Amino acid sequence: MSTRPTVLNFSGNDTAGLAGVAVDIKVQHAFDVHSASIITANTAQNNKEVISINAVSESVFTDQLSAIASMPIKVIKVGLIGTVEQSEKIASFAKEKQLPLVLDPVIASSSGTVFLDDTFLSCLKQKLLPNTLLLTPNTIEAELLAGIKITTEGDIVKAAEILLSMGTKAVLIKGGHFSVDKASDQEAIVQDYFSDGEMSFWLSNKKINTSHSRGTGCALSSSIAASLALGYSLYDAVVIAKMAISQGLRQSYSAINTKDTDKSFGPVNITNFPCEQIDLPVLTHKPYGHLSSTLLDGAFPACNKPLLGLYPVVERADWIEKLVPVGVTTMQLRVKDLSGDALENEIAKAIALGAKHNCRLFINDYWRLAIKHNAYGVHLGQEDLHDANLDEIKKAGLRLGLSTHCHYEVARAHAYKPSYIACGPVFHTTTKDMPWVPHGLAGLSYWRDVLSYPLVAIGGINTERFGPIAATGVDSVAMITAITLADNPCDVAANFVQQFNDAQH
Ligand code: TZP
Ligand code: MG
Repeated sequence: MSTRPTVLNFSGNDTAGLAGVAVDIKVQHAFDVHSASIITANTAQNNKEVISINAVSESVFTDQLSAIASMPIKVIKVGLIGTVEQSEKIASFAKEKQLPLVLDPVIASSSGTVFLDDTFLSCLKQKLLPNTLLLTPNTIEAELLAGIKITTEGDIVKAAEILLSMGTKAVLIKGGHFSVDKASDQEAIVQDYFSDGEMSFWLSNKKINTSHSRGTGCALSSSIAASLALGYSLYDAVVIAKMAISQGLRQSYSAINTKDTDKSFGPVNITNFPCEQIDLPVLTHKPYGHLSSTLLDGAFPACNKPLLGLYPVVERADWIEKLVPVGVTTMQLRVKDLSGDALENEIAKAIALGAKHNCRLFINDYWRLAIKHNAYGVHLGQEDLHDANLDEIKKAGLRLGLSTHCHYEVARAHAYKPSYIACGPVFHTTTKDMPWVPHGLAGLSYWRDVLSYPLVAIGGINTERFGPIAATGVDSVAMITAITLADNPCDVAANFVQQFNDAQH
């Protein structure tokens, strides 16, 4: 018997099924999450107009709340709220239960309908925002709540700061109504801005042109709530939700069988947990269009054939001559204990040996020395991305490998179009402190399916685990201790090379 975590939705019913609770339940079902729902209002609307919003009576609302009181709720998702009293009750429920709350402030829809009046707005600000984990306004709603006009990216950042000061722990301002044209190829991109006060980033996707985009606000917040319920971090949840919206827009459909095509606005259609690179946003700390043209245009150079294969990560250059004879064609020099001349000498020696033996050598961290001595490539962790000058690495023609551990980091790596993406830890590792839950074989297979980048598996890989990992179809298997601490490293490496090659056939 499988179990599913539960999200509790506070939503309105949309008679046409294009938004509201219908979307919440469909999206959460697609994520294998159970939905409990409290209806706040019965709206009368269709694809063209909102006829009336009919809040349920206070007793109907309270009865629903008592009915679900004993359910094991993981996350609360709030959409349309019917009355000021409802918003007060939702706030105290979230506070009492100490549950994460995702608030999609349904104040203004893209069609221009304004759902809430001033009393409501102030109650939302005073009661709900202080109990909110994540607020997901569109720019119109962000303007109304923050009280400023939004016309530039700077205004979006400012609005986010104001909203954070009102008590929400984090905010995601949706840029669907505020798209920018990418200068280089005129492809429109849509950017959302996330901030929790400590971490801020932009998530950009190519704009998908469809008139069937009803329910995107509900679907986004529902996807975030579902991802949180599944145990993803908030940063991962917003990336996953962006992927879900992209999938839903690609798969959207017309719900109205009419010749009046201008008005046939259908809903987003999210059918499964996001699993395609086409939907993956790029995550950047500056707006995407502000990246240098060197980074925006084109990818880092591809790695030569054959597949990277067995990828030992070693601390000293002399490993290269030991391992090349058993068939190793890719290695990483990861020096953690040298500095100054000793460091540079070790790196220069390793690069020379790599070139001599036709072994593709990536230098970990020391990108300047890698460029200076003309290494095959550079490998960087996420923490190195702040300081490294990727422009220079790219201009020098070196390959770039990036470490990732979760959706957030994969979206960040995707912004740079690296030569490969490393994904880990696959299993628990003692080599490096890792706060992430290991992917396991299922998680690794997921990333294999999602990513078209060459994929390197790393973390906790040993002799017993090698075969199943190679069988997932990864392009490369990286490891440290299974080789460097082995009694007979060459025998172990030879066996891994053999297993990797067997898995290719
Ligand atoms: N990045 C992800 S896991 C890891 C690194 C550097 C350590 C891998 O070491 P081991 O000994 O192969 O588990
Ligand atoms: Mg590093």
